[in-house]
Amino acid sequence: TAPGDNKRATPSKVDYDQVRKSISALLDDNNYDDGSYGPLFVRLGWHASGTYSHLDSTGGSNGGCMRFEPESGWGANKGLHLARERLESVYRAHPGLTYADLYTLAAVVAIEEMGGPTIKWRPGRDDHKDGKKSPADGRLPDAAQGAQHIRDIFYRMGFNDQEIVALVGAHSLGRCHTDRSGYEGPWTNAPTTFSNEFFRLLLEEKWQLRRWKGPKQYEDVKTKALMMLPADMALIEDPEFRKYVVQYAKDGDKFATDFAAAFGKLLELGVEFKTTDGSRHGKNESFWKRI
Ligand code: DDH
Repeated sequence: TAPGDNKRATPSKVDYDQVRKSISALLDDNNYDDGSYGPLFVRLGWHASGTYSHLDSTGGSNGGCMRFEPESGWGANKGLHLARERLESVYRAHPGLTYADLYTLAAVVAIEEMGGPTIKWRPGRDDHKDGKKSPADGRLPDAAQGAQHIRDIFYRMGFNDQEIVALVGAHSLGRCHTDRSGYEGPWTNAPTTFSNEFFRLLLEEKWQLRRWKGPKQYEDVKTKALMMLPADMALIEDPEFRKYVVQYAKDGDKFATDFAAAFGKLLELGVEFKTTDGSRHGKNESFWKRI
């Protein structure tokens, strides 16, 4: 069963700088993957948020519902219990902190600690008591599909083509696991360092279908040590997406800036932030003046 809700202090009492430090302290572990939970924390924040639909305003990171069935059991979320379990001590140590804020802040801290850009983040997500408000399964992208599917998924969240390409640049981080998605291997040679290497490799390496028993994926011809998903290859096959891949491969700073903006937006989809007088507002308002 998911951890219950303790009596929580008010969010304003939480020291988020301390929360950030607690998260940072959990990133490194030489016995896990490439030595860091960072990429898994990024995937946690992304999957917590990427369920949003602007058509009916359902889904998104508010509620912290991934800790409950049905979301915890979705195929797309396989392996993310490891991130949630690792972060449990941070939740316990900071009364008033919500899981929903924690899952998103963990992604932000991970990106920053792995050499990525500063990402705007603010607290204010509530925790739901159960998973009843989770949308139906199927809102996260399917790696076997192409450009049309990617657009369907991300336009539903409210992103445009440039933001989509920037976001998928997160695949400079981490790797695929056969016991989670079925795919295998890292995208880059430095999977715990934020960079534009994903885009450079897409354009500069020759990619061929890997011959193996697993799902259809690509390997680099030269070393066969790196991988691309069919959905990654769609970014160079589709001319509109490709424009941005070329731009980000050339200009790592532009990528970092655009990624930070899109990722910050992703983490706020569907979240209404409380104002100091108890009324509610969405984004674009005066929060940044009062923090
Ligand atoms: Fe991803 N991703 N992702 N991804 N993702 C996987 C791992 C990681 C897709 C499929 C997969 C984004 C977009 C897409 C990260 C971040 C982001 C895995 C492997 C698959 C499969 C999971 C496993 O086996 O462990 C697809 C399809 C898309 C798409 O857009 C079409 C986005 C937008 C992000 C983001 O963060 C903004 C990260 C990080 C990982 C590495 C996790 C790890 O454990 O390492």
